[in-house]
Amino acid sequence: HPAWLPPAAFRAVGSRRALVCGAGTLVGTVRDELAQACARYGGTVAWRPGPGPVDGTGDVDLVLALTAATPLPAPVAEVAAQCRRHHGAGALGAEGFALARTGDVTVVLAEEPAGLLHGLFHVVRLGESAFGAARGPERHRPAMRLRMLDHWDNVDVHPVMGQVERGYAGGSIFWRDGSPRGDPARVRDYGRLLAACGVNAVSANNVNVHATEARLLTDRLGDVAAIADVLRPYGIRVHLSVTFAAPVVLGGLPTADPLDAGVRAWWAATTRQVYDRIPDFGGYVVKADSEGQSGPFTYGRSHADGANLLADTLAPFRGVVHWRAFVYDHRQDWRDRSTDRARAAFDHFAPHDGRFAPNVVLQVKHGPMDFQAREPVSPVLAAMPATRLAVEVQVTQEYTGQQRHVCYLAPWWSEVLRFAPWGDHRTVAALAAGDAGEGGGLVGVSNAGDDPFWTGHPLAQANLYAFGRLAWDPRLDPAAVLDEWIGLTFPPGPASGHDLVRRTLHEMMDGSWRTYERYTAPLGVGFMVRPGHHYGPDVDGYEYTPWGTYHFADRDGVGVDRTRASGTGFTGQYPQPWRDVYESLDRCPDELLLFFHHVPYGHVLHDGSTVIQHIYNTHFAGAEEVAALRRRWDRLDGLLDPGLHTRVRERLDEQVRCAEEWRDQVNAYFFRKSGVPDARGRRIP
Ligand code: BDP
Repeated sequence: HPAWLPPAAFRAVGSRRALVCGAGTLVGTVRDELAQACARYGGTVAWRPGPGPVDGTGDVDLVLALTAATPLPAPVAEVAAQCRRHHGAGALGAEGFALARTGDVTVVLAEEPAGLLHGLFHVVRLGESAFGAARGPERHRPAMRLRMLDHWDNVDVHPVMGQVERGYAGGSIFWRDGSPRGDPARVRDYGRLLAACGVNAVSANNVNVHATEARLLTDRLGDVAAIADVLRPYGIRVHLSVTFAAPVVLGGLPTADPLDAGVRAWWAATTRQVYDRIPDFGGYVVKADSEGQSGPFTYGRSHADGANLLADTLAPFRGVVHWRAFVYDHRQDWRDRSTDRARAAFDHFAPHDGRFAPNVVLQVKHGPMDFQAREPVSPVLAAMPATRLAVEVQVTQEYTGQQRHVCYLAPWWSEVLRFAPWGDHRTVAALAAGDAGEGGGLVGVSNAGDDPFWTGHPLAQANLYAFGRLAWDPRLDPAAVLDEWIGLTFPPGPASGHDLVRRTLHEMMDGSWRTYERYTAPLGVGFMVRPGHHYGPDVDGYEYTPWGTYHFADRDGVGVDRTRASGTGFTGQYPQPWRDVYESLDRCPDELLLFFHHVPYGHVLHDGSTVIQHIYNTHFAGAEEVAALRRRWDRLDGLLDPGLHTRVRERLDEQVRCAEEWRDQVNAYFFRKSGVPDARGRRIP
């Protein structure tokens, strides 16, 4: 399934007379993309790989050129001169491009081949409007240099987690039953989709590294190189999740102590071999001392010691180590409120700010807990000014409906990226971007698999697309990104009903994350999911287990007291103004009330309703909104590919069922605990 690159998305470029100037693998990709589109839509494409005579450009209407491809055709030279005047030389960077429409020619100019490829896909996105009125030159550059998807794919089928941990889209694109899947065409198509939304890096295996996955670093490196070869023409680098215990489990050493000379030598030699085989290898991803993975704590060393060991071996090759900050004790004592999982990442990492090597990227989950539908922004992001930080989001919908529910997540990510930890102009997006784009960037846990629609739920493709687009430009409006995705994925056809498709998808998806939030765990308290697989409601599922995910509901009230005054003190990890805002029962935003405070059921929210009545209202409303989604989808019957329509309809049936289950369980639970009836007398089972 071509997702957001169906042939018809190329109609505008494919009907043009195009000229491509420049050489290199990615320029070849640009040319091939155009050639394919032109073959379908009647255009032509000429290629001038090196310096050579410039024929008049009177007979072309689209030029894509590298600045180095001199002499440049006249309109391109003009755009180049304008860019230099406005922005100076080197202004487009490794992946940026300039776009202009001068006279009758649309010009894309880039300093590096990757920029040309991104420019081509931008023109595809614009469609006919790229060939209309005069424009530009506009300069387009990614806000973040690292825009990476982590695959939680296992090489071996894991007895509990299956082929893809938290995967809801079938099997892995890369692996099957312990071996490479052997489907390079599929991997190539995936790379193409990713490049078209701006992603430039992929980590090819699970962060939980089991025995077989560990060997990808050494004797099975060839499997990784094969993936890198297929993704390279789309400008996507491959990274690898490694186990910190590798020197022991692969190298046969007695220790993996990061300060041990033998260990350091082993990593240096191993990394050198990786680069011998994959010269543009991106680097390592590490989950250490977390949920059973080994790490530097075993040897009494810090996470800075551990991360820097790997960073040193990667530095000569300009590789990076993505070191995850998701470190906490998953064997907590649930009776002891002084331990608080939300505190863990800050407590572990903030004291080490400034101690990480420049090529360490500390990869921080966006919230302090674990990818819930609502959490505050992680305070770690504001606590480490001297560390390169990446923000990690979960594109795979583990806690947001598992790709059975419609839940467009870009509005949620956008809220996180726009959050201002100090209440001023500095946003989370700016922290991840760093100065001049040198920050750690945005990382997403991929939601794609070998499913014919790539993502299980066909509408979940929009999350993958939006992830890439927001990493490229976090200021984009999520509704506008959705609109792009709709336009590309369901391009207007001759007899299309396209307006109805567009309108209906917006009605269904724009607010779907908030709908999901309404019928699941209330007011930011999180979890309440079935243990293990995390799908569907189980209010007390994790309440008396050691995972640290509690709501503390009793007959009088609900919520986690994370204040300094009487609770875990977590609010103290925030800078002002949030430290005081979250601490204050009056000022704490309603949507996070139960994350920060334990309150009686009669506590009155800013909107005037009590907590208990809010729980009832939102759960009835959420389930009703899902029923409306289901009805809206029926309007599109006959307008879309029948297989896709049916797939979404089946998933909507399940979402209706599951939302009602959530509504009934949550409402019944709190009615029984509190004894307070619904003021509107609705049926609570
Ligand atoms: C949790 C998932 C678990 C992952 C973990 C992680 O349930 O499968 O291994 O995150 O991020 O949300 O490492």
